[in-house]
Amino acid sequence: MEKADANHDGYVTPEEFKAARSTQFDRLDRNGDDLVTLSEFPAWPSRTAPRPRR
Ligand SMILES: [Ca+2]
Ligand SMILES: [Ca+2]
Repeated sequence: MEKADANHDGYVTPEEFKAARSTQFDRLDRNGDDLVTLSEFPAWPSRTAPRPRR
């Protein structure tokens, strides 16, 4: 969580929190379409994830 404190002043502002979250989001969104599908979400059980359309 220290990584969320972008300017290392000891506080996480809402802006820093959002930036840290979007960084995590970008990591999950493997194909860069701004959507994290269940199949892209690594922790999701694969048997409940929808099949890839491809
Ligand atoms: Ca800060
Ligand atoms: Ca995606």
